[in-house]
Amino acid sequence: MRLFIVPFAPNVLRVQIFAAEQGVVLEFIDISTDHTAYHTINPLRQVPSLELDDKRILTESLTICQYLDEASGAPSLFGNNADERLQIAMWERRGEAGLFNPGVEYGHQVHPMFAGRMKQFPDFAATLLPKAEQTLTVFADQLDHMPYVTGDRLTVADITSFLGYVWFVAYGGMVPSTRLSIRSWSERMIARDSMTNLRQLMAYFKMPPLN
Ligand SMILES: N[C@@H](CCC(=O)N[C@@H](CS)C(=O)NCC(=O)O)C(=O)O
Repeated sequence: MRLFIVPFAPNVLRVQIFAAEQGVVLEFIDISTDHTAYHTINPLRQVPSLELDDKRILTESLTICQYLDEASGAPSLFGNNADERLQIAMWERRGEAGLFNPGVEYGHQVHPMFAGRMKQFPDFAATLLPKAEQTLTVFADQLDHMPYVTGDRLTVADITSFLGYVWFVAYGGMVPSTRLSIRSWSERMIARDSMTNLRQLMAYFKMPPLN
């Protein structure tokens, strides 16, 4: 299977981490230098897109993760029974709405790397912070009682939420949390084999340690 990517793009990282966690090997097609024909793969021109072996195309990072989850045959990172599935879906949505999407948007509005591509509104970016801080506190409270967001093992909820937190710190919207639970979670997340690309990204942004 081939994954069309722009290296280090947030939704790409999410799928790369997920695939590595589930032991799925993908071929990566980097479209950052030549994306002239990419609209034939994804009319929205967004990455990632997954091309299946039979040439069908799947887009939307979370949908791609769901496909890889089933294809892997490994224990599901979306939950192995109804109760797990509900808990993981709830925390994934909280992480996506409260950390991942606003973290990415924050960067779009403030970081110099996007300045030439869009009109930026730093005042708008600042409005994203209170809700994100509140969300991180809710995650910290949850992580006071368990090593990962929904229990003893990593799930898609951890991947989405942790990436959101990392983006906020990378773009300077948040400083590393002083909460022990967030620091311990960060240490566990960063140490995982699946996080190679994320560790490179954190070095690129010269991020302060999160643990
Ligand atoms: N809902 C999509 C969002 C994909 C997305 O926004 N990708 C970004 C990179 S992380 C992108 O391609 N941005 C360029 C654009 O929107 O034109 C998903 O989850 O995959």
